[in-house]
Amino acid sequence: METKDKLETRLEELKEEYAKVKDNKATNKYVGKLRAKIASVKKDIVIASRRRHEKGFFVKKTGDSTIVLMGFPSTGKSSILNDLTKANSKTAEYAFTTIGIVPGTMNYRDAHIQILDMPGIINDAHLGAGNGLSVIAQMRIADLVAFVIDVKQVNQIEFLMKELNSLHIYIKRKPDIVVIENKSNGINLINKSKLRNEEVKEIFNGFGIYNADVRIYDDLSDDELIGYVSRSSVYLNAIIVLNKIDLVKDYKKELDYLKSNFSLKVIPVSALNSINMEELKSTMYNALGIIRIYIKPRLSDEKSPMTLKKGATAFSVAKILHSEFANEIKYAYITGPSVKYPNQRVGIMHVLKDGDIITFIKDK
Ligand SMILES: Nc1nc2c(ncn2[C@@H]2O[C@H](COP(=O)(O)OP(=O)(O)OP(=O)(O)O)[C@@H](O)[C@H]2O)c(=O)[nH]1
Ligand SMILES: [Mg+2]
Repeated sequence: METKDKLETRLEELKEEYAKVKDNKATNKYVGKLRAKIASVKKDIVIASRRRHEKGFFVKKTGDSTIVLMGFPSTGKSSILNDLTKANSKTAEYAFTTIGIVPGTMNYRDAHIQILDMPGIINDAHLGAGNGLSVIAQMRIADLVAFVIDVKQVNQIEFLMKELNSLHIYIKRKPDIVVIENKSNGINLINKSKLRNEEVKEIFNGFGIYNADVRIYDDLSDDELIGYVSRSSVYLNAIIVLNKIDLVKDYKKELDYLKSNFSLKVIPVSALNSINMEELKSTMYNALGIIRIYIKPRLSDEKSPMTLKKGATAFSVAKILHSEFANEIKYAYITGPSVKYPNQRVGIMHVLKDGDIITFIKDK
């Protein structure tokens, strides 16, 4: 693969070409191809920057889940990390105090949650400004993004979203799309999005897909569809941390703006004065959708409880305990929120809830 610098030059060239031809109807096919090319170069840049292993930019995922703190310089990300974990990330008034990624662990309700403090993001980070590419590339491993916003500059959130989107990272539910490739008959389309059918076909053709049943059930942008087809899109859940509330009399206007423009949970805090930090912890925990499952009788070497992701079944618990054991399980008894009465018998695909106590019954 080409080096990151070369790729970036190529991206710029493609974008210039795109700007020249995009409104010309006669070159429609060509425009579709260009868009597909742009997407694929963007994806290569992300991969290349991940591979470069810039010092301090690559952190291994540990613990039950990973939360990434994303925000402009000096919004208080490091102060928040230090408050939530035992980490000691440098904080200061000047911008770009944090230059690498600093990890910490937040222990909360039996879960070990990794929190990553990032360098500040600035406009055009996706083009490499302020090492932004490496920072954003790392976000792909996140289970949750916590946007850290300065209460005095709430519109920062719009820039952050834009930076993420330009690298095909989206803060929303994954769009409902089904693609089944065929040998012939072209692109058969069911299209519930606002994209024109021609546009959708062009994008698929741009990636060398000429025969397929394509069903698009959600609305999405052309860029997002490119990300989907090139498999470079990532969909993440997020919360907004409105920091430095100690500096303002009230923040009703800011809350209203955030709540009406983004359907994300907002937690006002002051990292400096430790205001609302417990609420921030519980919001993070709930947004991650972690559930705790207790096993009865307790195994000698087991940490109790086990922490899993929402949607886990009795089978997934058995599999973590032992993959062979999982195949021998016939059913289980459960006491807790996922059942109607204590010791209810359930099948192995039963979906568990936080606080369930489970007893496995082996196949004889
Ligand atoms: N008044 C006030 N100041 C805060 C608060 N949180 C952080 N600060 C101050 O804001 C400055 C920046 O804080 P940092 O935690 O270093 O911010 P950062 O987002 O990590 O900054 P970079 O690493 O440069 O991106 C420091 O002087 C902090 O003491 C807060 O809740 N209220
Ligand atoms: Mg910092």
